[in-house]
Amino acid sequence: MNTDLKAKFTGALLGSAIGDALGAPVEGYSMEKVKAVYGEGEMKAGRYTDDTEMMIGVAESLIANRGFNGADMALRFILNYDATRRYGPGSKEVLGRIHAGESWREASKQIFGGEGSYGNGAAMRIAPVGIFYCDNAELLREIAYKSSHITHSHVLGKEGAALQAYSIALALHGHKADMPSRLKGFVKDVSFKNIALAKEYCTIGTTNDVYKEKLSKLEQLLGKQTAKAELITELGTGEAAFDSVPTAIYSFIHANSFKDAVMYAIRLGGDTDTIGAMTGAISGAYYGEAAIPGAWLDNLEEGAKGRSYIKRLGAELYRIKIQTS
Ligand code: F2R
Ligand code: MG
Ligand code: MG
Repeated sequence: MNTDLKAKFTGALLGSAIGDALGAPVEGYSMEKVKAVYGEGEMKAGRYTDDTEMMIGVAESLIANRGFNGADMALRFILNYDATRRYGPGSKEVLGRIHAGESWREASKQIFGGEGSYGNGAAMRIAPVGIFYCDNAELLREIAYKSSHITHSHVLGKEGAALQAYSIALALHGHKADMPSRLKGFVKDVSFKNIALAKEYCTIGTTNDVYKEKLSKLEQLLGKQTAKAELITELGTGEAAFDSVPTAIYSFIHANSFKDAVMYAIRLGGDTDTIGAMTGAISGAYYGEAAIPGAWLDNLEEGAKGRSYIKRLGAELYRIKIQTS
């Protein structure tokens, strides 16, 4: 642990919020429509959405409990909930069920016909897990799965969150070009070593081929000149975790700065706030807080749980991490 790492902790959380706020005004837009809104990439409203509100809940809970506590994390999601931040329908229903008295362990299993959600809502909020468990891949996977379970019980939603968390951890440790090969190793690990964990926490069985295939495709696309249209077709820009987590990883590896990575991700269109948030979290963990354009940070909303608060959460996670390492 060193002081540079502190800037990576704060960079990951602020990067996630910045990507979310940048993508928010164009969420659901096509690539062509985004182009008409974003010229050079100036921050618009600077207001974050559900992605950041839930990421704040994850960080607050890890700090208060010095680790994972499911009941507490679920409560924080509910206390922080602000419908104007535009939640996904599945997450909204699950949080409503828990608020009404259902167990946080059971509520997420009731939606989508009992399949649970494979949306990207667990991956979009996972940055605090990626930084806090950056030096223990198995524990990172376990906490990613457990924190996802509060709203996302489908294995593909959980695995997407674990993949995003591990990407953040790898970026924190300075991995970029070798990230795809390391991620492929990580996904393989899940399938074979942690099948018991997957069975305990997932509504349906393990099926990680989707991510293995996407990571192979990602490597192929990085190895050649790839047009945005092809990337969108091959990796996706949708709300499913498997249609957005690999796209965020690609955006980080393809670009050479925090700004270029986040703007590349948002210019793809689709689930822009979420792919922006996930790209921003990986990029912030790699480049550190100082690499985030000052104008973007200045325009990120302030207030009770705004940019200063998010930075403090990153610094506090770092402080607890070095105390307990
Ligand atoms: N909700 C939004 N954006 C749209 C806001 C429009 C709204 N009308 C407004 O303007 O106010 N963004 C946020 O939602 C995404 C994260 O979603 P999350 O939390 O994963 O939700 P959900 O509903 O669980 O999953 C998302 C969609 O994925 C599909 N899906 C998931 N599991 C499925 C399954 N088992 N079977 C079939 N489909 C499944 C569904 O279409 C879900 O609705 C982020 O973009 C965040 O920014
Ligand atoms: Mg959102
Ligand atoms: Mg979104």
